[in-house]
Amino acid sequence: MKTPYSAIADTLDHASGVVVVTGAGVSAESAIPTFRDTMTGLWAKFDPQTLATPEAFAADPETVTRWYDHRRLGCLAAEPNAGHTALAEIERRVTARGGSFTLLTQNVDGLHRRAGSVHVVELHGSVARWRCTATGREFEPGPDAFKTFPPPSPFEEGAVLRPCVVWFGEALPDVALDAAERALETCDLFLSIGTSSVVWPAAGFMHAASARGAPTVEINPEPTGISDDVTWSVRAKSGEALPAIVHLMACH
Ligand code: BV8
Repeated sequence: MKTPYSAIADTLDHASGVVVVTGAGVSAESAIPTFRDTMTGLWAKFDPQTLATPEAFAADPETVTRWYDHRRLGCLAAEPNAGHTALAEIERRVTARGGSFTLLTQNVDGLHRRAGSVHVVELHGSVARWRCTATGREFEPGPDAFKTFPPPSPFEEGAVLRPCVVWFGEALPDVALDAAERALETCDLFLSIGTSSVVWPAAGFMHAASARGAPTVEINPEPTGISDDVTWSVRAKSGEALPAIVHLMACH
């Protein structure tokens, strides 16, 4: 079946408000395991959904902070892939002709910004940033693993550090939700890329865009719960589909 790449590229060339939601699948080609596949090796016996909660951190701060430091180092060692780079190029072309572009990412790996994306909203925070559980003060630890777990806070005697990610049951940052709401209000093209679309509120954004009459795109090698509802459902890896779409866009 012919892929709708040229129709998507043409819509991107004329859209005035592009909104993109990405999930862990966009970083799969950077050798960062997707959220549901992340539990391999020593983490195989854990369920990410259970570990990514304040309850797990309260019950076993050593295991939770060890897991997040393991992922932090994996993200620091990873490189953006062709999908990240293509999204940064799409943003450049859309904004160069006066359009608006908002990248709402569920990913905590920082790769979109490292690939050159500018209008990035980190819905679920960042694993590169950690904060003191007593004072809330944040900082970016260096490139080496923490030495002890849970890592002691440098800001308050006796306090420990946690990653600045949004756990299940925690509210997304207001600034992120406000940015998502504002972008969706003027959205006339929505793309969902590399996400299983099961985590809320991000999973609801496609429906919000579609309710406004915006055409919607999904790029994912597997079908998801939204595949039957989008305008164009592209069964492909983001690292392949996105460069192909950029190639068909008008040059700017
Ligand atoms: C909240 C950070 C309220 C940590 C994560 C309705 C409304 C609001 C909340 C809820 C609701 N219903 C249920 C909830 C509760 C919950 C929720 O959604 N539960 C689900 C499981 C039902 N939501 C919350 O708790 C949210 N909080 O709304 O709070 C509130 C309000 C006020 C006061 C208090 C509370 C918080 C959600 C954020 C949780 N944190 N991450 C961390 O990363 O460790 S979510 C976690 O899942 C990751 O961030 C991940 O990004 C995200 C989503 O997963 P995906 O990115 O989609 O990854 P996944 O592995 O699932 O899928 C990968 C996909 O890629 C696959 O489809 C695969 O086919 C595809 N793929 C693979 N290779 C490629 C590819 N695609 C393209 N190219 C490839 N090469």
